[in-house]
Amino acid sequence: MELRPDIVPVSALAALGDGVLGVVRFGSRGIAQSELTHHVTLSLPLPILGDDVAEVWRCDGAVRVQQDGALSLAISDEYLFGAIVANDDDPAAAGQRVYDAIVTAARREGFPNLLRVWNHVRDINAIEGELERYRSFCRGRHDAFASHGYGLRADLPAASAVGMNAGSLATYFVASRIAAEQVENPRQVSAYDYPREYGPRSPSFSRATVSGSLVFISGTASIVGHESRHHGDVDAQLDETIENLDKVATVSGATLADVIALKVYVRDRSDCERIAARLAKRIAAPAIYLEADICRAELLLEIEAIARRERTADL
Ligand code: 3EB
Repeated sequence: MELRPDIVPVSALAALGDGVLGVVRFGSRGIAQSELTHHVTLSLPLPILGDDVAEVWRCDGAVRVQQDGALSLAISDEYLFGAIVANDDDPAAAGQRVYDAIVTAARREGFPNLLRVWNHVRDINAIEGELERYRSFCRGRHDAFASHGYGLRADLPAASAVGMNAGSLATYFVASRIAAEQVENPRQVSAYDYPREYGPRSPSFSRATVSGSLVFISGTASIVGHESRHHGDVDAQLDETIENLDKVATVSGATLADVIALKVYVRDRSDCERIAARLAKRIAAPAIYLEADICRAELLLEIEAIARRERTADL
């Protein structure tokens, strides 16, 4: 009955069949978004560095698609998948518009629990009007969640926020009918509690969400407490990131051996092979490698993961 995330070769997409909520592709020139007759597709403008693969979100039962303004939705019995693109120059305006649309639609369709959200902000580290575009995006996202009465300790989805090479903001998400559990990382200050030095509004995401047997681990980087560690040292940043992934997995009732899919964002493509070789020794799971700017200029990589754990009663 569960959602089944998968990484598939682009050459296999033509033969996907039914039971697909969404397909996310990479390496396009611009952003392309649509609800085809059977599922939602999103093509994102950031280079894919390894094999040419796509993300496929499968589920059981019938899927219907629906367009709601800028938001493309795919709806099954238990899950909602959506994609939305905003072209506002100001990332705060884009963030507010996108999150307002997502929360409104998710509640209206009966899937009020956001499990996982992916955000791509063009020129994410550029400073515009004295504020980094990432921090501006965080302001809009925060204000939208606040306006909908979101609780920072219970309602926030797992997320990632990285760059892309065109457009302004592109966001896609998975939501469920059934509530998820929000998980934080004891090695890190919760992002929603980051001190003011990181921006006027804190980043609104959880370190992980657990929904049934699925664990969605947010984009994770070389941050301990609230500080970036190992400036300029890609191996040490990777090792610290793996420590964080390990801790979040453990708190979520899983281990790194339970990881079924990875996505690795690499700031400088010349680091990719080195990262892939070192990571493969620690986590054996299919991975998507993308060249993307990370939301702090000193971070050289960010890794997100999905794990499948035994169902237990304690989370
Ligand atoms: C961090 O831990 C690194 O703003 O949605 C990771 C995951 C990061 C999600 C977001 C940001 C976000 O703060 C950056």
